[in-house]
Amino acid sequence: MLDNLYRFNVRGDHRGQLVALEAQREIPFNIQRVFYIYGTQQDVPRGNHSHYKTKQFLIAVNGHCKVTLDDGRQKRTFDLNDRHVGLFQDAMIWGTMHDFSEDCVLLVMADAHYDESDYIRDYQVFLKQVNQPYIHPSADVQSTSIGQHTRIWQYSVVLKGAQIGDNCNICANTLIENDVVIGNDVTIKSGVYVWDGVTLEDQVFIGPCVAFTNDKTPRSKQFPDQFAKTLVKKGASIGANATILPGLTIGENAMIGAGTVVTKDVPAGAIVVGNPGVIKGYIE
Ligand code: T46
Repeated sequence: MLDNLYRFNVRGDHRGQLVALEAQREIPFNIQRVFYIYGTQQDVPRGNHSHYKTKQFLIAVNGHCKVTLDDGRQKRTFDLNDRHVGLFQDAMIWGTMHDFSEDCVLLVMADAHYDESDYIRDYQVFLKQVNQPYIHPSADVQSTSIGQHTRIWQYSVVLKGAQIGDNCNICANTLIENDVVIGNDVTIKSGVYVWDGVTLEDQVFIGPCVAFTNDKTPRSKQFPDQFAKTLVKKGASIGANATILPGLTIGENAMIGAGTVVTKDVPAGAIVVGNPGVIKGYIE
């Protein structure tokens, strides 16, 4: 995301050099505005903001300066010291221009007219915006406990009490009930229903249509005092269509094969396949 340097062709002859920049060719958008900055003090940074929508393209056409871009997760500093190289700054990227040489002329092209309301000048506001989870408009997410960068896709339902960590991917058509705790970096593929009593630790992978259960003797309209607890420990993976019977623990990094019916606790690192599931080996 931050690796956005563009090198231009130079047309040179005995008269000197010419660099041509065209919208949608050398410049990756339609240019609506051009401005340039010069006479900046070396120890005075500029910028220190991001834009909600505006994209920019920066070239030090004379002298040199540095530009630090920050997407909220990582920062990268670019030396703009070559007039044949431009730097693309996308929307929602925090940009700071600094270490200007006395003779620096920084040319900036933008894809929008100047609009102060498009600026985010408070870094904390920027961080909150870029790190917020993505929830597809068709998803019904009632929980407010959804971590940064987590994505929840089409037609998923997340009930109010569920807790979901950072950077998870909850694919389309999933249901997550109330008494559910999901750690960080968890992937849940489509068609999975995560019932009350299920805990998924960090980095767990749940394949498509995995069936969790939480009641050993289900009867319609008869509820147990408490639903059985299922714990899937850190880094474990459960293959497509596997069924996990109630009240089990699946150990760290275990690998459950597709279609397996898991009827017993699974030790850490075990590879379990079949119906009923049996241990076929251990992950090295
Ligand atoms: C950026 C860096 C490199 C306008 O009226 N029209 C404009 O098109 C621009 C860019 C600015 N202005 C006004 C707004 C302020 O009253 O000029 C004044 C200085 O702008 P600002 O404080 O935003 O300047 P910088 O150097 O901090 O930032 C500017 C651009 O705003 C920014 O997008 O990337 O140059």
